[in-house]
Amino acid sequence: MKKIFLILFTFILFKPLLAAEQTIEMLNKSGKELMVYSKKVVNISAGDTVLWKSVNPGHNVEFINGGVPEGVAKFRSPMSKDVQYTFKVPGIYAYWCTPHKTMGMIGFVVVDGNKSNLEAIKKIKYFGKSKKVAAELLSSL
Ligand SMILES: [Cu+2]
Repeated sequence: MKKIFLILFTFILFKPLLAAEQTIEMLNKSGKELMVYSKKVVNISAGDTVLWKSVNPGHNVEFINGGVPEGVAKFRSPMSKDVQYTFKVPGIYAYWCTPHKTMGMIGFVVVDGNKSNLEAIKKIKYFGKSKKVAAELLSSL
């Protein structure tokens, strides 16, 4: 009987992580790139959850000011932690890693294929290498 409870408890405990529709790894190195998200653009549906896995420590996820659909609250995850976020509002979300934004550690989430805030996203002040990476990624949307 105890075993059953343990299995149930484990299932409940880990269910939120398994429920993520997309998993992105936060990495120090991927191929020739340093400080990078394993997926830079993900397309999801409203209500879907994205999990960022802290595979290498020292990274996080921060929504960029002016880089999210109207009405979406600021979001900045703690360093070196797995983090998940459920996207409810359709549109494009621009985010980067707080300490590595100048190194181009940036990503985009597109919810429901809605690109209505693309112009606002293009006007963001990107830092360092993020500028080039963002331009490439945005032209691919
Ligand atoms: Cu980082």
